[in-house]
Amino acid sequence: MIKGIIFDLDGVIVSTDDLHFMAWKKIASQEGIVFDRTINHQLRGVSRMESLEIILSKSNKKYTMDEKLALAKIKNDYYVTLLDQLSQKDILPGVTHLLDWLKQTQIKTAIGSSSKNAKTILRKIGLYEMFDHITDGNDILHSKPNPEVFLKAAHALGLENSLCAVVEDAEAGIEAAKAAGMYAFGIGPASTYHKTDCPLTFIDEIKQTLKIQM
Ligand code: B16
Ligand code: MG
Repeated sequence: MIKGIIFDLDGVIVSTDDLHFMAWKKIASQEGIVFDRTINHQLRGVSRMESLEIILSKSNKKYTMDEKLALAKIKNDYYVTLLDQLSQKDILPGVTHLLDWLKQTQIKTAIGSSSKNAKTILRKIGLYEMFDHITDGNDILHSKPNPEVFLKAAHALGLENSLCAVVEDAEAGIEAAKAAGMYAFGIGPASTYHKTDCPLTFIDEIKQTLKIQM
């Protein structure tokens, strides 16, 4: 019986892929490092510093921790200016309808995101008030595939882990959901991942799975 749904943010509720790409591209160009959309794809659900490590691994230069922190700050400052353009029109298809339906059925909802900008993003798209709880990159020490973000979200909802389902677009997020002992819905790239319990082509399909248990 699923009593709570924990949503990943980027790639599930809203797509900020292009904005992350533009901001990381600026850093890569500045450092003379090859960076394309295939490498960007590997950064889904991965924390900011781990994303930077993946990008810098393509360089021969050895970066000090101070240099890495400075690059991560430049990336984030630019990314935050790009977030300014987000609005309700960037909510991914079917999301608002599903959230309304979950409210009616009294299934609890939370955000479980690796992003430290999650609350800013939710305010920009007008969904900040829609979730019972928000756990994000500011609340955790270990990012996905570590289950910490989902365990904390379930705890905040007051639910046993096994009563929660996760909706994810990243393989790292599916790994985290399964490590947390939760049911895993996978959308986008995660829909073909072998550990995904229920692949989705459209987020609204979650309703069918939940109706079966009612
Ligand atoms: P920030 P999610 C993740 O969000 C993104 O998918 C990932 O690309 C990003 O590096 C990470 O947040 C950290 O974001 O730099 O804003 O703290 O998919 O877990 O909602
Ligand atoms: Mg994601």
